[in-house]
Amino acid sequence: MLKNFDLSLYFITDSTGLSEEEFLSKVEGALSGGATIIQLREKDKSTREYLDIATKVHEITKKYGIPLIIDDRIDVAMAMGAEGVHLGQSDMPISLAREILGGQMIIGATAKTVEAALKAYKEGADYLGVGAIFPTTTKVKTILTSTDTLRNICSAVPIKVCAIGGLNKDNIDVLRNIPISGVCAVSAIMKSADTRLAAREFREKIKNTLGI
Ligand code: TZP
Ligand code: MG
Repeated sequence: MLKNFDLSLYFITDSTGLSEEEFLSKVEGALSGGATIIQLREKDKSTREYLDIATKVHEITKKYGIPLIIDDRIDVAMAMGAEGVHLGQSDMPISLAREILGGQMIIGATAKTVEAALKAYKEGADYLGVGAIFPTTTKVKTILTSTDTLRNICSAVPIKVCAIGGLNKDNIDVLRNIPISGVCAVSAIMKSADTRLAAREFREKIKNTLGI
């Protein structure tokens, strides 16, 4: 099923060290600045806490008409009515998630090889996140993925692909001429004192450099 969502600036959150108020204000800033889709990524919260913050973030995303993707947890996404989930290699298998969630919800998958990309596509993923393109300061278990692999993945699957890992407005030149649908960023936005400005400048740069 073809779903219409815009991955061009895919903002992924990190609430580490922030009060809830600061966090929600940073999220709203990023959305008002031009993030086109958002992933709530919480690794240390209880189910109850995850649900609570997801519901609050959803209030904001609905105002901006931007899809909210929940990292890892299909139960949380279903319970609070998010638009989608993002699943990695140690999360719920894509095929099972698709069975449970049905066709409407967006399912994103992490893929670092062409084989993994093909598998995720065949199992029902709507988009792929590929990386890390550059080393990252965000807490994550990952390995570097070359831009050649990114390009090969784009050619191998008909679904949208976005690049992730250490990307910011000053280094996305390496992605030029690779047919990705978007760029994911945590720290380039989250660590900025003004997330609205950071998202606006990043979005502009993506448009000018990558034409998306
Ligand atoms: N997966 C691969 S790299 C990464 C994830 C979740 C972190 C990206 O964060 P940043 O701060 O944009 O490098
Ligand atoms: Mg995960």
